[in-house]
This record gives sequence, C-alpha cells and structure tokens, in this order.
Amino acid sequence: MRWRASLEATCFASSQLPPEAAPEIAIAGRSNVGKSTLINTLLGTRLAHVGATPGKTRSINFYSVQCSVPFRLVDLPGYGYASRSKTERSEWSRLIASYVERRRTLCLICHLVDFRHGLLGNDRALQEWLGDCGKAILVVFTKADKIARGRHRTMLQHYVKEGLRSIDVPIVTSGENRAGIEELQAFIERFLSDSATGAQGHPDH
Ligand SMILES: Nc1nc2c(ncn2[C@@H]2O[C@H](COP(=O)(O)OP(=O)(O)O)[C@@H](O)[C@H]2O)c(=O)[nH]1
Ligand SMILES: [Mg+2]
Repeated sequence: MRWRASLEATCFASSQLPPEAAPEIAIAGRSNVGKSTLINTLLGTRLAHVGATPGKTRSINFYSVQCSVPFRLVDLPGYGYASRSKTERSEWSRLIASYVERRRTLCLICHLVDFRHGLLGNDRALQEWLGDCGKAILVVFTKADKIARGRHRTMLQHYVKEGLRSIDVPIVTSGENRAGIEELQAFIERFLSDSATGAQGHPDH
C-alpha cells in the first residue's frame, strides 16, 4: 500500500507538541546523515527540507501517515553539528529529551547511521541514552549508494559484530536509488500492527 502523508505540526518547544494520539515512529541521527531525504523517500513527497547546510532543522516535525496502520513519522533535529552555539545545543537537548523521555505514544526510534562511517562516538551516546529510556531502536543505514553493492553484506556484518543496539537486523537504505525503502516500509507496517495487537517484539541484537 502506498503511503500518503501530510505535515501535521512543527514544534520548537515542548509546549507546542501535538496531543498524544496515533503511534509515533521517530527518525534520529547526526546532522546531514540523510534524515529528511529518507523521510521524503518513504513518504514519496518533498515535505521535509533537505539541507545543503548541516544542522538546519531545529524543530521536531510531525508527519501524519496513512497506511495499513496510521501513524506519525517524527523528524527529530540532528545532533553533532559542532559550530552550533552552546545555548542552541542545550535548547536542542531539552526539547528532544522532554519529547523522548515523556512521550508515551513514541514506540520506535529509527536511528540513522551513515553506511560509510558506521556508529561514531555521539551515535553510541545516543544509543545508550535511548536504551536507558527503554525505547526500541532500529538502526537504519543511509547513503548505501556510496558503497559498492558487493560490499554491503560484509560491511553490515562488520557493523553488527562491532556492536549496536537494534531490535532487528539493521536496514541498509539509499535515498538516491531507493534501496531498502520498501523493506523499511514493510518493517514499520509490521512493527505497528504487532504493537497494536500486543505481539512481542524481537530480542535485542
Ligand atoms: N548519495 C546520497 N546522498 C544522500 C542520501 N541521503 C541524503 N543525501 C545527501 O546528504 C545531504 C544531507 O541530507 P539531509 O536529508 O538534509 O540530512 P539531514 O540533515 O539528516 O536531514 C544532502 O546533500 C542529501 O542530498 C543518500 O541516500 N545517498
Ligand atoms: Mg533534516
């Protein structure tokens, strides 16, 4: 089933968050990792702003998605953009923290990681924090088109062996050639329908 989506809310402060309603799946990752591109590719739209300047998205954006189980896809601001000011960084973490720690309808966080680099220091810090909050994480690799197809399997195995938190085998995607996009859509629909019927999740890797 083709997904249909619209932008539901843009929030710069926790007071602006929409009331809890549909289940939410958030997209998190470093600035420039490809969050907006992945959202546009998943939704078949250009709703999310793809930036030439990293660290531009400072708001949390909620997209209302119609598919087999309606849900909200949530675009979180990126982290790890060094030239941002201290005040801005602390505002960023306050907003994200209050959303992630308190939101009861947040059921999954897709953690985007550049397939060329694997998990860097701040990616590991994010994983640890999300794990401590008891949130389910699915690692989604981006920019797979930058790596020769023949090396994908070995690289994926290498990253898994190095250690990462993901409720299932990470999905390797590209916004450039749509690799892994249908697989991710199918995973999300299955995850939502399993959650709705109270089925058990997969064990951690
Ligand atoms: N080759 C390639 N470039 C990508 C891909 N995804 C994003 N990009 C590029 O990476 C840059 C940052 O993308 P963006 O989606 O704005 O990242 P965000 O900051 O995480 O939202 C842009 O120049 C994109 O065109 C991808 O899958 N393949
Ligand atoms: Mg973005």
